[in-house]
Amino acid sequence: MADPQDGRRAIERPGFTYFPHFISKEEGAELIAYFDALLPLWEHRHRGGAHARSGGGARRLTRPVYWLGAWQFACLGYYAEPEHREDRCVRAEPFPSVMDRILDRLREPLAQWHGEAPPEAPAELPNTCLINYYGREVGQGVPVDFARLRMHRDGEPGPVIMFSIGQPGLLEFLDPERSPEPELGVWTRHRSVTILSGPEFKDRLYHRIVRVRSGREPELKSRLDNFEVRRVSVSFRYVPDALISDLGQLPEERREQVRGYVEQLAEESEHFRAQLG
Ligand SMILES: O=C(O)CCC(=O)C(=O)O
Repeated sequence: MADPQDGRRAIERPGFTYFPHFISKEEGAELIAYFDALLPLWEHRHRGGAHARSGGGARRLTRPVYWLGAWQFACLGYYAEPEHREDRCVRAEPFPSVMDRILDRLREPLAQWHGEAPPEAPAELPNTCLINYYGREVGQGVPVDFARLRMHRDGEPGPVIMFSIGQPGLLEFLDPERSPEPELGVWTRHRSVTILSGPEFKDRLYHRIVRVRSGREPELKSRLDNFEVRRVSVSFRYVPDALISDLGQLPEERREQVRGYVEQLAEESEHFRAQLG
């Protein structure tokens, strides 16, 4: 692959848009204060419930996360069109106003995409997002760097919008059936916004974060013990409202799989306390 793009300039291709500095300095500071105050979860892929706190032997995600709008617990399997849609999105807290304000300015670029919208695509802006905390675990022997995200595609319909806050993260796109070499790499920088849409960037290419640079500014804090954060990304998606369930609406087995996580969230969150009730 050619060298990755350094992320200082805008990139516009069919299905891929990158806007450096789309988020203002003030909005960036507001987002940082919001991320600092959240307590993200280290989820495990295969088992929740009582095992969630201790680890229980299941594989932990590569980074702690927090979902807004609808929480997709890894152990339930993520939402993916067309067949994995039911009983996997648990109603979560709304977006903070700073996110709504930034998303509102993206209406125009998103409207272009709607020209080719499939029938089930979002009519408006996304209604859920995943907040990813990238950093390293310290204080337990040799520090372990978790500043990466495995190759994947997002299965929700419509565009995915990503905010990048903190140190630059190298976002790569590849089609492993064609080549192990990435077809595009971009250093997503502090306050940038990236939009993926359409058959090329949503359906054919996988994406991943391979590394995150180190640096002091801006300073990000973590409420997790022994975890130093240096980048936070937010990926916004749309899931049909009818498929977002309250905890009590999930089938019993699935509810029990995630109960341990919801109890953890409820220690901090009024919303999740109500979900348990
Ligand atoms: O951290 C990033 O910029 C990418 C996030 C991502 O791919 C995801 O949340 O699905």
